[in-house]
This record gives sequence, C-alpha cells and structure tokens, in this order.
Amino acid sequence: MVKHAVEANFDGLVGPTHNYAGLSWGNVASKSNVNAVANPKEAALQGLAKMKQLADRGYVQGVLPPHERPHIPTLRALGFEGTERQILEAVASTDPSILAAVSSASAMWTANAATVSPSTDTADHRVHFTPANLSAKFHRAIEHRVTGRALKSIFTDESYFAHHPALPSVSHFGDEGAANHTRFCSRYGEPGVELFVYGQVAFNEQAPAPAKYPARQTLEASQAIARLHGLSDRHAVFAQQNPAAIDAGVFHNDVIAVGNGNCLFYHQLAFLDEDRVLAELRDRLIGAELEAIRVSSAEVPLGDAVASYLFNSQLLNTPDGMLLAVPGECREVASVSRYLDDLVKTGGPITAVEVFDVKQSMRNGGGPACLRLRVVLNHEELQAINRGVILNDALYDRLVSWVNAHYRNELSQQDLADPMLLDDVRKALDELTGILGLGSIYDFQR
Ligand code: SUG
Repeated sequence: MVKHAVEANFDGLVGPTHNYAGLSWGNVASKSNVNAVANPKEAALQGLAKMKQLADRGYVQGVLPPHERPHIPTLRALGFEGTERQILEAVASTDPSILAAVSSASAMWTANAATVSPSTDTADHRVHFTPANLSAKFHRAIEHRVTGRALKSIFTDESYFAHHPALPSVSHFGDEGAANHTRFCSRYGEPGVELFVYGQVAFNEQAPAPAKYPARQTLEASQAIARLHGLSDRHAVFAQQNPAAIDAGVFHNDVIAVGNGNCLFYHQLAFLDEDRVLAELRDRLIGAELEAIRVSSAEVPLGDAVASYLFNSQLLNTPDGMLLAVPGECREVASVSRYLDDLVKTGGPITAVEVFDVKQSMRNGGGPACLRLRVVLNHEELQAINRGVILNDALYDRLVSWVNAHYRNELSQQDLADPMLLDDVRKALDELTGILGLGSIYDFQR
C-alpha cells in the first residue's frame, strides 16, 4: 500500500563566521565578492525568515546546524602547533587563505550536505543518506564528518534510516550531494526516479569535460551513491551537465535546473544530451507524465540565469499547483523578471512565484535552493526523527534570539584571526546543540 509522504526541507542555519573569501573558483558570485565585509547576523536572520515563511505556509521545515569554525583540528592536521591562539596567529600571518578556508560557513548550503533517497525508492525500504565528500574544494571537503553526525543525530532510528560514510575523498569520486540530484514522482509516497547529474567522467579522459572551470561531480560518484542507496535501474537516470554551462559559472546542476513531483524546470543548456535525459525520465516516471518546462536562451540568456539564480529556486507543491520560491535577484534581471511574469500565466504546473531575500548567501553563490536539503518522509519516518530541529513559532523565536545574542554585524577577512571569534562560535554552538537537542556533534564537545 502506498503511504502518504511529505517533502521536508532542512535548511542550513548560517554560521557565525559567514564571510566572503572568494574560495570557489567556478562560482562567479563567490569570486566577485571576495573581501567584501559580510554581515553574519543578517545572513542568519535572512535564512531563518525564509524557513519561517515556508513553515507558516504549512511545509515541514527543519534546521541543520552550522559547523565549528575556524576548525582547529584541520589546522593541527596541517602541522600548525601550539595553543589555539598561537595556531590562529601563525596561520593568519603565514597562510591567510588556509585560515579563510577553515573558517568558511559553507555548511549552510545544505543542498550539498548529502544525497538522500526516500524509502519508496531503495531496496531495503529505508531512507538512505550519504554526506557529500565535496572534495572539489578544500573548505567544503572538511564538512562531511560533522554533517554525518548531525544527520545521524536527527535521523537516528536504524529501522527507518541508513547512513553511509562519504565517498572516498578524491577527485575521481567528487560528490556534491543533492545539488546534483533531483527526484521525480507522481506523489511523494509513490516510487520515484532519481536524476543524477554529473560534470565529467573520471575514468575516461576522452569524455567531454569543461575547459575553464572544474566539474565537481563525477559519473562514478553518482553511480556509487545509487549503488549504496540500493536504487535499481528503474529508479535512476544519469545525465551529464553541459560542459559549456559549467564554463559559464553553473558549478552545480541546481544553478540551471530544478524539479519537483512530475515537473522539471530547466534551461535549454542544462544537459549535454537533453533529448535522452527527457526520454529516460519519461520512461521511468510511474503514474504521471513528465512536465518539462524548458527555458530557451532566447527567453533567458545563460548569463542572466547565472546572475539571477532563476533555477536555484525551490519548487514546492501547493494545493492548486506549484510555487517557485525565487531569490530577490530574479526581479533585478529584466529577462528573468519578464519570464516569471509570463510563466504563471501559461496555465502550466507553476502557478505562483514568491521572492525570498537571501542576499547575504547569494553573494557567495548560494540561493534559496542551495540552502535546503530535501528529505521525503512518510508519516512513520517523520514521527521517528528528532523533532527538536523542526521549525515552529517557538523554535523560530528561540533561534532569532540566539542569533541576536551571538552573531556579529560585520565580519571581514582580518576578523577571522580574532581568538574571541572562535570562543564566541563555540559558546554559541554549544547552546545551539542544546536548543535543537542534537547531543555532542562538534569536535570541541567530544
Ligand atoms: O560551494 N560557495 C558555495 C556555494 C554553494 C551553492 N550550493 C548549491 N549550488 N547547491 C560553493 O561554491 C563560497 C565561499 C566563499 O567564497 O567565501 C562558497 O563556498
């Protein structure tokens, strides 16, 4: 019997060290805002406001915690010695780029936290999680251990939830998680088809690949995740991202396509072999016809799609269709704003557009869809999770007060060496694990 299921969205709470370090070559916004002064408090409040707006509309909204940064254990592993204060002084004076990397609040982009397969798709009928190794970028490659701990402390019951370690952390198995993974289905509780999008084939140097920017995800990584999660061929489609799109700044598939239910909203330059992708999805989708909304370059040039993050929107079910939750920047780019006005008039599956202000995150190349990890859960699975992370009015109020008490209004690259920052972060995170009921997930708590 098909069970009723919902899509829960787990947003990353922006961390107290949110800053602009220009760490992500290939991510246009990250590079263009390097050294700008960030406002971590505003960033966290913007993220919480988005979560609250969606929770108020009745969506199940969860919270994933920020990570401990700067991460001293990583600095020790790199040979920095002495007290924590001495380590911070040394790395700031000799290797400020390393300090920036171990200080990034990048765990906020939880679309990269993991790949999640719902229980209706997997061989053992459990929900499967694999934290992404994020091996393409040093500052992100240090996320997966704590991400794994956080996921395990939320999805604890092994009779419902299966947790895999991240894939081997090398470029051959570069994995960026749900940002390159979209699930289609007729209803959430029905078996679905999972689309894995990769940037290059690691074990074939002749295969097409981008020339300018790195492809972060490999086919081999995507296949490994599908194997680990016990997905049969009927439940998986693999598609290569268009290398030209990666070279234009589309570093994850979720910068050029988004799907929900039976709907795929995508740019014509998203996939290397568009016709095959659509045919395979149509073939494997059970109980519904695929609704493919193709945006042409004539309607929205690729550069405008990247600048506005049109496709980094959340696509959510509503009682009478689907809501596209877009970043504010979409209203600042003429072609995109015009496109959105027309979109809701077409009579297609997307019936509403709502704007969300996540500007602080956008300056690092993270839109609304980057900030959330989707987890489809049936009623029993939803009951089984740690409910302390599910946003309600009381938790929202508590988190807003917590941010106001602990976060700074300004953070520059120079501030990262301030030993007080590390103390403040740990104090805040210790309190947060209590608020969310997560137990001891951070290295400093162990
Ligand atoms: O990995 N930016 C992130 C943005 C991730 C967006 N996620 C999705 N598309 N799902 C990245 O490039 C920039 C950090 C800096 O430059 O300070 C950064 O890591």
